[in-house]
Amino acid sequence: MSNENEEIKILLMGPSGSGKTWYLNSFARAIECCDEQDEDFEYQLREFSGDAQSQPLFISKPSEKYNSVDGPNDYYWEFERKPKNNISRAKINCSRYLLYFFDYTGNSAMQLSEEISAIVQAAHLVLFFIDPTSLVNNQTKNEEKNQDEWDFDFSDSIDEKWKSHKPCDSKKQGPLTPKEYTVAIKKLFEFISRRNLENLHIAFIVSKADQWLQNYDKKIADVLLHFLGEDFQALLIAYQKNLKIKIFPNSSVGFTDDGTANFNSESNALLDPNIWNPVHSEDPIFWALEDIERNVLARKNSISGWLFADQLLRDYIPYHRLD
Ligand SMILES: Nc1nc2c(ncn2[C@@H]2O[C@H](COP(=O)(O)OP(=O)(O)O)[C@@H](O)[C@H]2O)c(=O)[nH]1
Ligand SMILES: [Mg+2]
Repeated sequence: MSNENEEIKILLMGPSGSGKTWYLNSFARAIECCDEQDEDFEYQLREFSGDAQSQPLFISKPSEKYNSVDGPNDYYWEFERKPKNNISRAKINCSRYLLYFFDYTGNSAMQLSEEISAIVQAAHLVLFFIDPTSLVNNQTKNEEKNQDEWDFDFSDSIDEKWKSHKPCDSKKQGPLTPKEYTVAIKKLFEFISRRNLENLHIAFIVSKADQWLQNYDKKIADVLLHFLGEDFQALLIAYQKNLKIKIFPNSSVGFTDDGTANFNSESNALLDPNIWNPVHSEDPIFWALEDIERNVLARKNSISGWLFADQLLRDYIPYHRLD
């Protein structure tokens, strides 16, 4: 491995069953599609094993390997975007990375345990999975619980509430209520703000879009408001000014030609493995990488004596997005 590889740490957060592991599979597939579609760049993804001869991780169908249920799992992938023609490497700044994914299982992936807090602190990107298809409504859960226990407010006592928050117990598996999502996200935002982690990118991945996207022609922020409610929206608005937050609808399985989900829920597999086109699986990671690369160029630009950096920033070529 060359020393020029920069390590990018990516934490996957979200309740069990929200689509984290499938997303990783679909990202590998999306990179393969980018490589096919982009005329100016080659894209490579390799499993990093410490030796020079790691195998390309182009997968044309979902891999069993990334469907293991015992966790936590770490994946170490080398990623490269390489100019094909005469495009100067300087224009894209760094384009070789070690992507280090932390994929936790169970609802421990929702908690800011000591271990996960440490990863958040070191991370460049948090992928937070929200699965609208498995939301249970607040009311249904409230019926089983004392109303007070679930009531969400923005008071300081939220930490106490979190501690006694049984449904997010690491052994308990999804699904969550909108309130539970909101509580978890608020915890995360507070932690990030308190630690001044303003360079951390937070991507909300609203998963399984093949199941709901057709029903909403609204902006994704409105869709999320619809699913998670006003408390979540207020939270987002409050933190959007100071944190790097973006919302991405995502489908790891994509659609078939007739516009239905390319997914067989009985076999838990693609309906047609030959037409696997994930939706927006490259987007959140490319969003973070672009921002990181632009920031490096901007920093060079501000250092006097680094000629042409301003021009390079203007000439910066964003990553390809899938059709
Ligand atoms: N329809 C649909 N189902 C999905 C998608 N992603 C994952 N699933 C299903 O959701 C379930 C949980 O996915 P998984 O990736 O294992 O979730 P994790 O526990 O967060 O890692 C599995 O049964 C998947 O088949 C998607 O994009 N669309
Ligand atoms: Mg998983």
